[in-house]
Order: sequence, then structure tokens, then C-alpha cells
Amino acid sequence: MNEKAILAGVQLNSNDTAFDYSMQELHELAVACELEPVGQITQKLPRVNNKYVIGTGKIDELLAMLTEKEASIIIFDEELSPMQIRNLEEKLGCDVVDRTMLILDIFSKRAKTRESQLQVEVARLKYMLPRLVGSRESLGRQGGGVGLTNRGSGETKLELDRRKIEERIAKLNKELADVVDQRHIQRKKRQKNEQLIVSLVGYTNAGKSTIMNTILDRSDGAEEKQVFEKNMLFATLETSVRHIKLETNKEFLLTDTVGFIDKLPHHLVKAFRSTLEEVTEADLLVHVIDCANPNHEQHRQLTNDILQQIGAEDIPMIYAYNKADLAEVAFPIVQDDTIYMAAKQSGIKELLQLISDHIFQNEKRYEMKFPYSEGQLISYFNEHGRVLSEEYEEDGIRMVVECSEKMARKYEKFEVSPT
Ligand SMILES: Nc1nc2c(ncn2[C@@H]2O[C@H](COP(=O)(O)OP(=O)(O)OP(=O)(O)O)[C@@H](O)[C@H]2O)c(=O)[nH]1
Ligand SMILES: [Mg+2]
Repeated sequence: MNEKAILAGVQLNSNDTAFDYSMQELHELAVACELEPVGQITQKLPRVNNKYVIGTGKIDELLAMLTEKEASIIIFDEELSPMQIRNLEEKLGCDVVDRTMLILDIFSKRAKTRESQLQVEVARLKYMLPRLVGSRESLGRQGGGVGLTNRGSGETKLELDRRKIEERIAKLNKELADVVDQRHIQRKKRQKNEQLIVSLVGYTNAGKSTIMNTILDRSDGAEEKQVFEKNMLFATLETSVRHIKLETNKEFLLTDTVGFIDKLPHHLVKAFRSTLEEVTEADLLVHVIDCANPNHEQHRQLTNDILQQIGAEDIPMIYAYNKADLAEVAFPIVQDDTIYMAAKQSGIKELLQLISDHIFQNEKRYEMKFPYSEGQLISYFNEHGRVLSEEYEEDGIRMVVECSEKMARKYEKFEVSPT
């Protein structure tokens, strides 16, 4: 049976819908952590109470609710200071956690690749570090309290003093650097192939992985290539890359990325920056938005802010307003660089057309001549550029191909100068 939890939040100056939505999201985060939210306490305040976050009157209400609902944990929507956690736990006699801890917990449970595991571990330790202040007792509680996975292991964490944690962070960072190097090598290989890269980006649960899978279905449909999609926050934690070949024989690489969320712990933003690096190398971004979500405009802005932070703001972008079937919007409709669609019903064909219009717009026809000794290049062009015609001549093959400028530039020396 899942542990029962009560959600708590302070409404500062945000409007009602944004606040309600944030609490709703906290609910979903709690469920994703295998907790069962059984009640909620909110309060409008001009600013957060330093000592107890909420006012003392509300604390009494919380105490009553704890007993009535038999809950054993309280989750605050705002990031709590070490002091606040200690004060609240003393006063309420139960575990107190915040949104950041939930997110760290979800990430640590779902991280699959060595890289993301290392990233999450570093983020957790960094979050823990400033919380190792105060009495020995609180040190143990705090250490154990970071992330729900480790709850109860306070005893062992007690021995980890500040320096040891710092050493561990340094060690993990070193290992992380090696893993990232490895990935860079992989990526270089891809670049060598001059492949065009399209990245799906956007808020968590918008439908990025679903769009990827639907495109894969149309491409060659191999089951094992499908990525994980689910109606839960942070279904995807790793970037996956898939090769897409269109009916027109044109090709590109499609990457699915980790979704963004409001109030993402900044240690995690930093930790995931390297995963998101791939995004900065894309030739085109497809920004997926759940248009049935009442807060989609905020999600759009937040995603654009993060894209700017990671240096991806100059990459051309198209907007895919997904889940139009759940909103009162007609679909599929394409307006300039925006498409309204429903990944599970229709619009994928139109989306692919829009993607093609962007990434293949630089494609031109080139006439090339390859000596017979360049057999590999000949098959390379057959696979990757589209060969419109070929003529076998004495000293080589003369081909008219349609390919990107990027690719043509690389094989410039084989180009037949127009006479
Ligand atoms: N009704 C409807 N549901 C959709 C549509 N597209 C995706 N979904 C559902 O939305 C949920 C989330 O989809 P995902 O593809 O996992 O979302 P994501 O953007 O990859 O999410 P993260 O990996 O968490 O960032 C799933 O339950 C999908 O079945 C759509 O067009 N209409
Ligand atoms: Mg996903």
C-alpha cells in the first residue's frame, strides 16, 4: 500500500489557474513517487513564512488533517530551506519533503543509462550539501531525507560528512566526463555522416515520445525501435536517437528528449545540460505543446527559456500543438511554422511535410563524377543522397544527385563544374 501524503502550497502572487495547476502537477509528481495524496492545504500569503512556510493557524489545520487522513508525509510545492524542514518536522512529527525531492526521486528511480544515473546522483548530492548544517540529529534526517528512495537510511548517511560528499561529487563528475566523452565520439560519427538532426523538445507529457513512435511506424515500424511513452510526468529521461527514412527516400535523425517542468530543480537543469547538448546540434527543433493543457502558454515560454539557457535559441523551430483532439481545435491544420495535430489520430503526415520543408530546403541538384575506385562513395550517395541519374563513363560514374549543401560541400572535389 502506498504511503499517504498531504500536499501543501503557498499562493504568493500567481493567478489562481497557475497556482491550481502547480498543485495539480505536485499531485502527479507525488503519484509518480508512489505516494497517495489524500488531502491538500493551501494558503494565500504576501510572502512565505520564514519559520514554517505557512502561518501557524494553518499548521494546526495540517495537524488535524494528518490525524484524520492517517497521512505520514507532507509535501510542499515550494523548495524548503533546511531550517524550514527541521521546524516543520518538529512541529508536525512527520516527514516533510518538497517538490525538488520528488523530482530528484523520480529521476533517480527512472534513470537507466549510466550517464543519467550519474547526473541524478550528482544533483542529489549537491542538493543535500547545503542541507548538512545544524545539529547532528538534523544532519542525519536531512541526509536520509533527500529523495524518498533513501528515506530511513539516515543512519548510514550520518557518517557521510561534508567533505566525503564533496569528494564523491568530484569522483562522479569525473566518471560523468568520461561517459560524456564517449557520447561525443558517437555524435562525431553521426556528424561525419552529415546527417540532418531534428529534435523533439517540450514540456513533460506533451506527447514527444508518442510523435516519435508514430513517425517510426511510418518509417519502418521496427518494434524494438519504439521509445517509452506514458501518461506520467518524466516518462522520458534519456535522449534517444532514431534514423528516419521518408517515403521520398530522404533521411534524417530524430531525437526524443527529456521533458521540461516548471520549478525544475536548478541542479537538475545543470545536470541534464549535457543530455540536452544534443539539442544544440539539431538542424531543426520541433517544439511539442499539449494544447489541451490550460497552462500550455506558460509551458511554451518556459521551454523557450530553457532552450535559450542551453544556447539553442538560434535553431529554427516549428511548433506542434499536439492533443488537439482533447482541445476545441480543428486539426490537422498547418499555419506557417505551426501545426495543430493529434499524434494518435492525424497530422503526422503534415508534420513530416513541415519538417521536410525546413530541413531539405537547402537541397539542390549537383552533378558529380566519382572514379570507379571510390566505390564506397558511390554507394554512400545511393543511400543518402538521391540519385536522379547515373551514367557509366570510362573513368568513372557521372551522377546527378539531390542532396544537402552540407553534404555537397564535403564532396566538392567530385563535383563536375558546370560548363
Ligand atoms: N488524446 C491524446 N493523447 C495523446 C496525444 N499524444 C500523446 N498523448 C498521450 O499523452 C501521454 C504522454 O505522451 P508522451 O509521448 O509520453 O509524452 P512526452 O512528451 O514524451 O512526455 P515526457 O517523456 O514525460 O517528457 C501519453 O499517455 C500519450 O498516449 C494526442 O494527440 N491525443
Ligand atoms: Mg517522452
